[in-house]
Amino acid sequence: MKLFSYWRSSASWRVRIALSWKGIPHGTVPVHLVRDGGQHHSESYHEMNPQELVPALADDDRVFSQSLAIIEYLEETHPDPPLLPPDFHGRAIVRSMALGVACDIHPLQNSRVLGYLRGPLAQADGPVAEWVRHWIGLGFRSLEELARRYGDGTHYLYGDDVSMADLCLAPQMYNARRYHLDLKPYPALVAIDAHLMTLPAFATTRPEAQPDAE
Ligand SMILES: N[C@@H](CCC(=O)N[C@@H](CS)C(=O)NCC(=O)O)C(=O)O
Repeated sequence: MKLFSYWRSSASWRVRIALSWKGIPHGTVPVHLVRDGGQHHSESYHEMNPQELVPALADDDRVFSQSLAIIEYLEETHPDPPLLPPDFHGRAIVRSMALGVACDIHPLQNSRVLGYLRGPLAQADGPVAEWVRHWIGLGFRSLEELARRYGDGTHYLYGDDVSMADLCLAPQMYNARRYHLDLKPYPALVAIDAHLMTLPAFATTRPEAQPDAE
């Protein structure tokens, strides 16, 4: 397997954690999102992934995009250790937490979205950062409540083991800190993130530990 990844990409980090958690051997190909006008817009990358976003995963002569689809693929092909609970109710809740981050928070702070705010919409860095904090905060409010409802509020978002939801939380917390979001209103998320970062699958895959980190 080959993962196309950018060190600071939170969607790539989700997949890096999944590969590490499951102990799946793979190579990593760095795709620089800024250099050369964005290597994800190159002809060769477009050919592989017409969505022109990272991550992408190549396996068995096929290329998959979208981090959660990739993680579901890894879950099906390498079920142990699992990233989804054994019961269908639990799986639906974990997926809804993961999607809450991946669909409702993260896309609003993606670099192409912020680039559009800064460029065509002529917004300054201050309002753009405020935009990011607003949307992360809104998403975190509900995630904090769900974390208390479905987990112990200190170790994992759901139940008593790592799940796909946690793979989305840690990178999102990293982004929240990058944009100086006040995390005091989210003590459960802070505690869970601190615990997750003690686990090798999370710590060794963090942005700064990547070979392409700047
Ligand atoms: N929904 C996609 C999001 C992928 C995504 O937005 N990736 C970002 C990096 S985290 C990217 O490639 N951005 C490039 C750009 O905005 O031009 C997923 O989960 O894989």
